[in-house]
Parts: sequence; C-alpha cells; structure tokens
Amino acid sequence: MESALTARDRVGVQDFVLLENYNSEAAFIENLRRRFGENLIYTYIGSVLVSVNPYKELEIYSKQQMDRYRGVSFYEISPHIYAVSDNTYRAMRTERKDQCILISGESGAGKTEASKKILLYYAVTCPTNDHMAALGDRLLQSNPVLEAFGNAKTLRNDNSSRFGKYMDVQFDFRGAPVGGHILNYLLEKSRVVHQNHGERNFHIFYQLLDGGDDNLLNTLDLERNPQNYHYLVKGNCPRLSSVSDKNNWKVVMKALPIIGFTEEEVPTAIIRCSNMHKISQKGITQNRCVVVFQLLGVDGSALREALTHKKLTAKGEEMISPLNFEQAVSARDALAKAVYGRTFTWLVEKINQSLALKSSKGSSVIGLLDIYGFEVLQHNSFEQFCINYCNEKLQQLFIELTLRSEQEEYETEGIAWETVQYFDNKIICDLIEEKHKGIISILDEECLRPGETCDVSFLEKLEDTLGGHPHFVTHKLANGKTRRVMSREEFRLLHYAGEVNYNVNGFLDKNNDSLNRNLKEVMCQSENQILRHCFRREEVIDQKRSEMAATQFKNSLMKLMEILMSKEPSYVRCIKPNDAKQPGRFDEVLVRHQVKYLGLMENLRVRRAGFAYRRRFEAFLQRYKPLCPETWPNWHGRLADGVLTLVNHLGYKAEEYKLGRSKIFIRFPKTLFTTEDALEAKKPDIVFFLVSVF
Ligand code: AOV
Ligand code: MG
Repeated sequence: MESALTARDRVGVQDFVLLENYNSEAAFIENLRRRFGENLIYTYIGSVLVSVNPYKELEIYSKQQMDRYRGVSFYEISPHIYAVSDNTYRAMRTERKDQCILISGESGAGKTEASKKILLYYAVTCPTNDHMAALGDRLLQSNPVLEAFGNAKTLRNDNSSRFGKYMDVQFDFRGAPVGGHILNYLLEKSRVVHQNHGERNFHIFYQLLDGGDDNLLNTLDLERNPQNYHYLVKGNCPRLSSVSDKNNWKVVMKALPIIGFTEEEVPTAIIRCSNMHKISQKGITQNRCVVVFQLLGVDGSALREALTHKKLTAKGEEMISPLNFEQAVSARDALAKAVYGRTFTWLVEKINQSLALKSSKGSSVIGLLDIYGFEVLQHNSFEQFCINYCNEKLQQLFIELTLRSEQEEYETEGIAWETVQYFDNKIICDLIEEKHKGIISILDEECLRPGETCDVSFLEKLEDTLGGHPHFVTHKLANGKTRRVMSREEFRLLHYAGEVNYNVNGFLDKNNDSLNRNLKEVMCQSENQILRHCFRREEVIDQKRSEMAATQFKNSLMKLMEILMSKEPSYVRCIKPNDAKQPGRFDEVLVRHQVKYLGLMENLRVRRAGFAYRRRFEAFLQRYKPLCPETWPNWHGRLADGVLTLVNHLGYKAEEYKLGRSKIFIRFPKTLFTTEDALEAKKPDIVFFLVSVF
C-alpha cells in the first residue's frame, strides 16, 4: 500500500498551512499545479477554500459525494465546495448566526459555478419543510432564468455574469430552507445595444431565436437567423460552440412557471426582448423612424415622435426640437437599454416574490455572493470601471475580515502573535469613492456642471485633482514613462489585480443614464402591465434628478458591505488556470499573478503567523485519544488537561504548541504529521482515510 508520505508528494497537501515552506510562492504554485494535475481542484488555506477551474466536468458533485460531506469536520476529508457549504450550514445551526459565503476571483474563474454547487447542496441535503417542499426547486430554478437574462458570452467567459448577485437563503429553526431573496447589482445594459468583437448580447435573445417554436416566432414576427438583427451581431459572433441555446431555451421555459410566472407573463416577458431587435432593425433610417410599437403597448405615433424629437422646458414654455440622426439613434438605444434594464429588475422582483422571505421565528440566513469578476478588455469603459471597483471592495472586505478575525482569534485565545505585512487596497477604494475628490464624485460633478462638459473635460478634471496619486496615471501624467502606450482619452488605474486603461468616451452619458422625458412619458402610458410597472408616472412628474449611476452603485455596494459585515463570512477564492478556457492547462504565469493579487500568500502567512494548525480541544482529543493510555477510551477530566496529558505523552516540546482557552495551536505541520503517522500505525484500517486527509 502506498504510504501517506508518497501520496502527499504526488497530490500535494490539501491545506497550504501544511506546506513545509509556507513562505515560498514557488512551493505554493507547485502544490496547486500538482493537485490540479490530479483533478484535485480544491485546496484550503485554513478555512478559506481555493478552487481552480478545471474547465471540464468532474465526477465529484454527486449525491453520494454530498452525503460524504454531511456533518463531517473540515479537516477530516478532502477539500470540497460541499465541505464549505456544510460547515457554513452547521455553523449557522449551532451558533445561530447568519452566515455568508463570499466567492471571488477574476472573470471565468468559476464563481458562478461554485455558487450553483452550494445552492444545489442545500437544495438536496437540507430537510424540507412540508409546506415549502418546492422552495429548494424555486431557488435552483431562479438560476437559469437569471442567467438567460443577465449572462452573456464575453472574451473571458462564455457564460459571463453581467450583473452582481447576492442571494440570501433563509432556513427555519429546523434547518429547512423556507425563503430567499436576491439583490442584483448594476446590470451591464449597454450590452443590449453594443457588443465588443467576439462577444454576444444576453443569452435570452439567441435562445428565443434558436429555441422558440415556429408559432411563437410567427406571433412575434421574428426571423430565426440572428444575423437579421443588428443588436445581436455587433460582436459578430451569434453562435457558441460551448452552449446550446436551443436546450437552454427549454430549460428557461420550464423554470419560468416554477418560479411563479403566470401563463400570460411568460410570453410577455419574452416579448420584452424581441421588441428590441425590432426597434433596432427597422428602427431608424435617416431621419425617419418606423418602429414596431405594438409590442411595447404604446401609441405608435407618440413613440415615433418621442424617438425623433426632444422636449425642452425653457422659461416655463415647452419647446420641441427635432433630433438629428445620431441623436435619434442614441434615443433608440437609450430606450432599448432602459426597457431591458428595468425589465431585468422587474424579473428579480418577481423571483423575490416567489421566494418570499418568511418572518419565522428562529430563522437564519446564508448569503451567497457571486459578482462579476475583475476584467481587463482591449477597450475598457464605464462598465469595467464599475465591475473592477466592485472587486476592489470585495478584496477590501477579505483583507479586513480575514486579518481581523485571525487577530481576534489569537486574542480571544490569549495567544501572542506577530503582524504580517500585506498590501491594503483601501487606497484604491478611496481613490474611486472618496467624497469630493474620488473619481465617482468628480464624474458626478462633471455630469451636473452646467455648460459645456464632455468626457474630455472629465479627464482633465481627473488629472487636475488626482495627478500624483500613486494608483492613477494618464497619458499626460505618464510623460511617456509607461510601458503600455496610452491614448489621450484614457486614464489608468493600478488596481489590486493589475493595471487597467479606461477610455473616458461615454462615461458621462452612462453615468447620467437618462432617458428623454418624452420617451418616459410615452412608456408610462404603455398598455403592457410590466412596462407600466417599470416606467412610473411619478418619475415624469418628479423633475428631481435621481442619483447618478456610479453613485447609486457605490451606495448599493456600501449597503452590501454592511450586510456582509453583519454575517459570519466564509471564502471561496477562485483561480483561472488558463486564458484558453481549456481543461488540463495550468499556465503558471497566469496563476502566479492571481495568487499574488488575491493575497493568498499573505493569507497563508497570517494563518501561519505563529501556528499552522488549530483545533478545538474536544476534536483533538477525540481524534488522537487512542495514542495515549490515559486518554483512551475516554477522558473524564477537564478538556485542557486531557489535551495536555495527551501531548505530553506524545512528547510535544514546549515550542511546538500552545494551549489557548478552547483550542490547541500547533506551530509546525511536522508535529501534526508525526502524530497522524502514529495514529496511522496504530489503526492500519484507517490508512486510506489518512491518505485522503494529508
Ligand atoms: P465566473 O462566474 O467566475 O466568471 P463561471 O463560474 O461562469 O466563471 O465559470 C466559467 C466556466 O468555467 C463555466 O461555464 C464552466 O464551463 C467552467 N467551470 C467553472 N467551474 C467549474 C467546475 N467546478 N467544474 C467544471 N467546469 C467549471 V464572470 O461571471 O465572467 O466573473 O463575470
Ligand atoms: Mg459569473
């Protein structure tokens, strides 16, 4: 039989704290690479789960696998997303405290897949509440629907989340899921009217055209070929090899009724998307605007008028002036974006109604955060700015919480510790969000400033205010000293995860996110119920400016941080092994970069800042008591005394361990390995078990 040691050599260690050379990045990467080669995509850093995207289906998510992880302690079985799910669930049950699982990593690293696995685990393994038997189903079915409307193919990921998602799953006092709630963050709605080369519009459009039956397409007056629709082929890539639009359409159609859509709402929801192509295709030719308006349920001539004219109020008088071609096109685009964006929000509300949080006593929640990952494209705009800012915030939370909680643990256990140096990205968060002098403030100011403002004046203002900031660079400030040539329309941020050049073109417009007043007026008179819900009359009457897009986003992120801080966090750190979306390829340079910016080495160092390993007295005694005659078969005294007796018998030296108030802290992995080996020798029958542990 293979000894525990050689197994360790082949498959690496399952917890990085057990690495002999925990300061070595090379050893860290090598451990990841070995495990990846053996299809072991999960590894811990203490209680943090590191996951490497395998880009292939692994046979590790079955019901049997779920059963293996139920009620089993973290360290006694190989690392898995199910172990995180189960431990979080048990912590919620035993400590009666709300939990959250934060999943981070760059675009394509596997966040969304991880969050789906967690949800699946709960839906399958948790007890069901008699009245709520279908809730697990509804939680699961909300996913394909939201993905159809909110995900799209990008260059980084064929199924990229284009919105941020935080989902609370509520459990009753017996641990049965009883409700849920989704918060959605800033959908990238510009995708509705424009896609970069090689990218697609939201999945739902292609699904409808590919999967909808002839009748439906006839009723909607749609042609099957996406090439006919201008909005769908901007990226010149309507078909995907990795995804079947036809099948996914079926999945979505099956899911809609389960999450509580009535018969009428199903087609209506779909019409919502089809109309957009109609506007775009037949929409505007020169100054003439012919719109298929029935689907929007609005008066045709009023809509035509609103798409081609601007209504202004000057000195109490209303003036109407015609729009030129470009302005009309952008009015059309603004309408398409508004309709799609608002319908998406409506869809989330609708799903929330179906999941309905319950006000039941003794219930607690597990929150799941799956946002859009950090992304760097050829051309980065306002959307990337927001997405990357969101990732900065999440990284900040990780830094604060992991370091803080670690420090707190040493403190509560009464153990002295040394601080670890790490890069704190607060400086970048501040650069973006600080009042008055942050980028968002300056952007808002430029949007509100009367007179001639434009994207370039925004850039100049940034340069004036932020020149000299170590994380902010422009063409002018760089003085030709930068590695990558910058255009005069760009500013560069040195993010925690790398440098990104943002092109300021469109920043002001996107931040303003305004729809002509007359378009709003037309839309709020729609006969379509959903649209009337999305476009409220009050909005037209109330002339007060609502919050700008970036500020709104910033405020919603602040609220999100509060929500997350109020819960006990667990972390899943996702890593993308290669840029080609291929299985079996481990690009070391790419992985090293991610390990660096995710702060995993610091995470490990903090975890090891004194003690590699810690375990509650009970657990330690329970596991190793066979090794000492005085603790076997049971210890009846104080737990701490039992542990002391045991480690004395094992010959632990004073510098090897410390006893805290409720836990034993072990300094070197070797100590634990030796003890594990002793246990193995004692109990040959559990040899397989040990091999899987170390
Ligand atoms: P993301 O959520 O992190 O990117 P996804 O979870 O969508 O990334 O993963 C991208 C693709 O990688 C998936 O569509 C799968 O093909 C594959 N994949 C990821 N995890 C696994 C896994 N555990 N097993 C098998 N295949 C996997 V983004 O939303 O773009 O930030 O914005
Ligand atoms: Mg995703």
